[in-house]
Amino acid sequence: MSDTGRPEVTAYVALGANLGDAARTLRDALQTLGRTPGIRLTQASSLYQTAPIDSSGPDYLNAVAEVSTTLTAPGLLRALQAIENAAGRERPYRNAPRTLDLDLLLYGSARIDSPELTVPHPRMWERAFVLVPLAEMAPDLVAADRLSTVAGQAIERL
Ligand code: A4P
Ligand code: MG
Repeated sequence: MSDTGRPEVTAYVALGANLGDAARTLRDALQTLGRTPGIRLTQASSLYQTAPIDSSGPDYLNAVAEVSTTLTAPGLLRALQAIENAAGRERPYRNAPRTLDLDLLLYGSARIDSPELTVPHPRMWERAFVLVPLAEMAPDLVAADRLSTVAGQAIERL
């Protein structure tokens, strides 16, 4: 229990960037995440260089963070969007190249399907740029057959 009275929940956040100084953006975002009230950063994966999937522009850098949070899932999403906006995120069209994308992958064992938020993230199991960093930190969450289905996607650990 925390001092807000809400129990802490373990959640996983995907980070991605393919514009500007992406490595710096991701490191800054991890730091900001850990300093946000109601969020503790408990683990961060390595950074990975990945080819764009259903997207354009330069290669992405991706990572996954594990957090312990007293925020609700919508509250955590709002905190992630505030960090994206502070990093200068613009949204000219879906899957456009981006300075910073923060997606909520898992929020405890919750299943959420609202207009603003779907958890588990509906596309996470199709993406090496999510599964490989997630498996680095939390191998029990990613079964071997999940990893083998994305084995053809280019990803390099930095
Ligand atoms: N939303 C619903 N569920 C969630 C969730 N679990 N986490 C809603 C975050 N947001 C969620 O997101 C659009 C809306 O999704 C939000 O308003 C929120 O209410 P967005 O970030 O504004 O738009 P987007 O990034 O274009 O969409 P999204 O869904 O994040 O895109 P994807 O499908 O995640 O794809 N290739 C590589 N190599 N690396 C990448 O990081 N990223 C994408 C983005 C495509 N290709 C990539 C990468
Ligand atoms: Mg997003």
